Amino acid sequence: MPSTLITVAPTGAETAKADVPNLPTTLDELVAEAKACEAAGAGLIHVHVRDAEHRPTLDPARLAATVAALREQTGLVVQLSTGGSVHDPLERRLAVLDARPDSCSLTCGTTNFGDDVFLNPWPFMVDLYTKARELHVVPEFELFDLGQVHALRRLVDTLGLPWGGKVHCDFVLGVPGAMPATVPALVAGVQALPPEVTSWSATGIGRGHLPIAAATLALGGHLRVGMEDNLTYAKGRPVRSNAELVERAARLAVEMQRPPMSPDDARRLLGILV
Ligand code: KMH
Ligand code: ZN
Repeated sequence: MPSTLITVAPTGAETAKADVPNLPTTLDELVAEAKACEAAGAGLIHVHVRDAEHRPTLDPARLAATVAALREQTGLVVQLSTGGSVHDPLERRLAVLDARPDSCSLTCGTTNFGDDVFLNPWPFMVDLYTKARELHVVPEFELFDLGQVHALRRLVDTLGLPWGGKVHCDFVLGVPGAMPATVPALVAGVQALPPEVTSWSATGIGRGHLPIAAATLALGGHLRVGMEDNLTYAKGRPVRSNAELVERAARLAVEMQRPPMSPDDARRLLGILV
């Protein structure tokens, strides 16, 4: 029976701790949340780090300490965000790789992001791709828009396969200014994937979250959940913890005969040494 990789994105860079006090922003909170998510069926954690004032940061020491703590206290695949926040300069985003995570996000193009712009010019994508391969970090290609699927094709055609030999991508649907969180948009993206893609996941921001999760399972994809993407569990009911989002994803996956994948199976899926 094929299983499901559940990725948890617990924090993100957009939500303020003052607005959502249960957002895991300290290292202790992040590790506790990671352990609970692993127990609930997550295989991979997508990490954005916060500073002592709970603001997004790409501070190298904090990134390295976070990777070390998650490795020591969980079995999860550790993926650092190279997207950071829309305010982070490209050089600092490239330097994230120096913390030597198992995996990193790599967004395949510039996109409108609410009122802001999430900058990912082609030369930056190439630098990130090349540095990740040099440091043996496995990229996960983030796809916010249909054109980015074609940019992924261009990347693989131009530079060859990433470290590990697998190509895993993740659709992020529903960011204001990019692809909507609708099933037709997801299907269009999946149909455009290059043949080198070995696995894909998807997440829907906001009210499209559950339809995207159900369609993803039906289409053979993997799931991403977490408070980076969703702060509402159901209409009028805020999310209490990342673990409850993982638990719900795991229940859906089990019902669809695609039970959650262990972190070691996730490593095999992604081409990360076990
Ligand atoms: N915070 C967004 C601007 C990623 O992690 O690579 C970018 C983002 C994507 O979240
Ligand atoms: Zn992110």
